[in-house]
Order: sequence, then structure tokens, then C-alpha cells
Amino acid sequence: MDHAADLPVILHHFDESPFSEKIRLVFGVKNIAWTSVRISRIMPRPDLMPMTGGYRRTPVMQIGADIYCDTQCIIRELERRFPAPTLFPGGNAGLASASAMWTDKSFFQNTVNLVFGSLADKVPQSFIEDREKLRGGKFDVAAMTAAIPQMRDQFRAHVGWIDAQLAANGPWLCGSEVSLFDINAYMNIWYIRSSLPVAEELLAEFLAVRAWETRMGAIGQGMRTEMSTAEALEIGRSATPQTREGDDPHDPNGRKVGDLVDVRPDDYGRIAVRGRIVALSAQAIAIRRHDEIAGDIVVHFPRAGFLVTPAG
Ligand SMILES: N[C@@H](CCC(=O)N[C@@H](CS)C(=O)NCC(=O)O)C(=O)O
Repeated sequence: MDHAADLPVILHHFDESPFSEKIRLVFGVKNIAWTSVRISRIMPRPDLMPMTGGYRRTPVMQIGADIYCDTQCIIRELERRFPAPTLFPGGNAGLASASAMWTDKSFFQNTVNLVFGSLADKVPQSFIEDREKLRGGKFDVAAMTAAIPQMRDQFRAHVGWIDAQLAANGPWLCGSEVSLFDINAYMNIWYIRSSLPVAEELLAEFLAVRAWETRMGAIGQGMRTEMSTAEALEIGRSATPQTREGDDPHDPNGRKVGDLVDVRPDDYGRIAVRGRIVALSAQAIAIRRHDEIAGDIVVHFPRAGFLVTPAG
């Protein structure tokens, strides 16, 4: 299985994952045929880790022996491979992409605290322990519960921005067509709706958002089929990475193809993935690694929100 055209677009995800919902919506907007590999909500993930080299956040996209980590990176690759319809109508690529630094960070942290603070003693101990390892600190559900009034205030402020934009300049956040801006902004609303009955009350006053939610819900997921984690690993093992080498003449640190580096997220789950640079740009870095189980793999990361350090 080495012809790029034969390789399925695989998403390693779990159904409750809000970041995965972003990618499922991209599949819907572009009407892509994709393969769903459901991974467990908590570690271990023994068929996936050999391919990511230890990166443990969700989702991860796999195309053969190329592994795309983080929704920023996955979305860029999907836009490159499936350009129509674009996620950036009206040339809004900069604004729509940058919006992730709001939706995935402060808005998401606010929403997560609201969700887990409200679920309180329904959160399984195994999940708490897993996320404490991921964060390298306490996953303090009691503190989140105590902070619910503040979290509601803040959630309301974030949703208010979306509502104001849609009311003045809808029906989508960039105007007349759906864009990545909508998908990023919708993630937290989808998450709260799918986790908490109180969402109805929290969103009641936002009429433009509610109408937009119906439009977002109608986008669907594209064409989805299921595959096991073991089958996906076998595809990765028997494929050859397709990424071409490419230096970045403007790299501010003089990094070059072939350099050995560690790449890790700068917020949490800071597990380093080590490999040799294959391709480099302002927005993406691809590194090649050899794994005893998965074979030769190229792992792709975004640059914003990630740390690249020399290794060895
Ligand atoms: N910046 C990442 C964030 C992904 C993220 O935090 N995902 C959550 C699940 S929705 C996660 O990884 N949780 C821990 C895990 O699944 O191990 C992205 O855009 O993909």
C-alpha cells in the first residue's frame, strides 16, 4: 500500500473530543471520505504511540506513514489536499487561522472548567489521574466546581463576541460562507451542548448563535467508515512517508533539513518527539523518525504553540 492515492485519510479520535469535532466538521464542509479510528479517552494507546512518537493529544490524522499532530496542522493539510470548497472564503485565512489561539486556549480552558466543574463527582477517577499526568499538575474538580459562577460569566463574554459578529455580519463569522472561523468558534459551544443540560440556559439569550448552531449542525461529517487501531498501525508500518524535503531560507534559528530536534507542545502534554527535520516553514515542521513497531514515520506539527529545540 504505497500509492498516495490509495491511502485513506485516517482520524484517530474519540467521539466526545471537541478538538476532534473541528476536524469532523472540516470533513463535512469538504465532503471528504475518511476513516475513523476510535482511540481510548485515556492512555495507554499502544497502537497509536509508535506512530506519533509519544505525542498524546487528540486528534491525530494519519495518511500512510505521515502523521499530523494538532488540529492546526491537520486542517492545513486537509486544505492543501482538498482545496474545494475552501475553509478560507473571501481570503480570510489569516484571521480564521489565528482565531484558534482564542478558541483553543482561553475560551477552551474556560469551557473545560465549566464542563468538569459541573460534572463534579461524575468524573471518573481514572480520567482524573490520566489528565493529571497530562497536565503535570492537579486536575482539581472541586476547585472547578467552586469556580462555576466565574466560568459562567466568562463563557457568556466569549459567546457574546460570536453572537455580536453573527448578528451584525452573518450568517457566518466571515460573512456569506462558512469558514474555519466558524469551526473554531463552534467547538466550545458544541462541547458544552454535548456535555451539559444547562447549556440550554447558558445559550438562551444568544439568538444569532442559536440560529448559527442549527446551520453548523447541518454540516455533517462527510463520509465516515470505521477501522481498528491495529489496522491503522499496519497501514503506517507498510507505507512510506510521502513528505518531500524542504528547507526554509528564512528560518530565524538557521535550522536545516537533517537537524535532530525535539518538538513538544508549549502548554500541556509536553512530551518531546525526537526526529530529523524533513521540512520546515513558518507554519509547520515535519520530522522523520524510525520506530521499532511503526517503521519509518514522518510526524508533522504546527509552529505556533510548539517548542522546537536541538537534540542530541
Ligand atoms: N492543540 C491541540 C489540543 C488537543 C487537545 O487538547 N485535545 C484533548 C482532547 S479533546 C486532549 O488531547 N486530551 C488528552 C488526550 O486525549 O490524551 C489541537 O489543536 O489538536
